[in-house]
Amino acid sequence: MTVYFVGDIQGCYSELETLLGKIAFSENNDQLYVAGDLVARGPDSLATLRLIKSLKNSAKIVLGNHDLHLLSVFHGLKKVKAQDKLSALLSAPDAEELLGWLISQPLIQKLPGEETYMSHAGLSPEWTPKIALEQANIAHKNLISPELKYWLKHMYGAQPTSWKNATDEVSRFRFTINALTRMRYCHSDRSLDFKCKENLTNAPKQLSPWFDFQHIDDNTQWLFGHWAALMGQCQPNNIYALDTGCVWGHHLTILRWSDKRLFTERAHKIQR
Ligand SMILES: [Mn+2]
Repeated sequence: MTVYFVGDIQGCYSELETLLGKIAFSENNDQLYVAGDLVARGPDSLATLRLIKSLKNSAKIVLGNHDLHLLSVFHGLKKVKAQDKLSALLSAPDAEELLGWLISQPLIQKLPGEETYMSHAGLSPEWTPKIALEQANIAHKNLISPELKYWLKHMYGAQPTSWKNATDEVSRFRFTINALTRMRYCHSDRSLDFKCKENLTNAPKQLSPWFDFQHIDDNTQWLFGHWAALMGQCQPNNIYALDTGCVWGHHLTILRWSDKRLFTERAHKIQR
């Protein structure tokens, strides 16, 4: 079995299909870990969801902020963002089935038998992997419960930015969603910033990327997407950035885990 990781697909179905062909992906023998944000601004979110869902157990997905927003739209809590191309998906005959499958996906995936984890945005500097997994499991249980709409409604907002201020169930849920799906930069007190999306050169001096604060040990690996401006570059070397901005005209990246080889597909010239 070969394990692969893919960064943010964002509806870039054509590039994904080409890349799976390049690596001769076999749904019987291989596994594809998908770093979240399967949908939104790319040309074909519907085909992307259908393809990943069809891979069944050979696809291991985490939810991203765009996936969660789509679920809020589907449940009537939010409007589609102007730039998102989601109308074909939302009006598809299998929309309910696809989005029921999507909501049942976790916020963190851990590779069996090794200390390797994946979430959409990363690991809060205030958390160990153990705390992150515990909180991700609690949030996941809320999202698959009959109170799904209550939790989606309370998911929005930037507070608390610090785990130590997450003192009740709702604020712990919101912090968990924000840390695992929206985080990029942190302040010097390790609290989360949600405004800056710049690359490391252009960021304000008072902000540092979350992984600058992380002290996971050398035997632990963390993989994440969400941050296209990094273009796959980050330190330290047991942290892996997977989003290489295919939807922004750059490329889609698949990482083969056994030898860390990267496979890339340049964004296809499709009307976006
Ligand atoms: Mn994202």
